[in-house]
Amino acid sequence: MCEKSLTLPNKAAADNNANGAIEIGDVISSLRQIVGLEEAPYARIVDQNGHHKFMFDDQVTELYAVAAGDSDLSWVPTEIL
Ligand SMILES: [Ca+2]
Repeated sequence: MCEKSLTLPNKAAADNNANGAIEIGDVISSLRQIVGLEEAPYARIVDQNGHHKFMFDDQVTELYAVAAGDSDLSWVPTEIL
């Protein structure tokens, strides 16, 4: 059996409703977005620990733009590149 785990930015993206946990509701929400039953939430900025709430201080070393539900981080934010 092959077990994979998500990195912190991947987890932040998979946490569709940004409540700090990846639950079945996040998966259902992603599926509803895929079939057009629900609008996708706005992309968000997360720090290297996957937190979407953080202070801009010297502890922040990396920031990621993630799209909710994009747990494989395949979304490319072309408008800010
Ligand atoms: Ca969640």
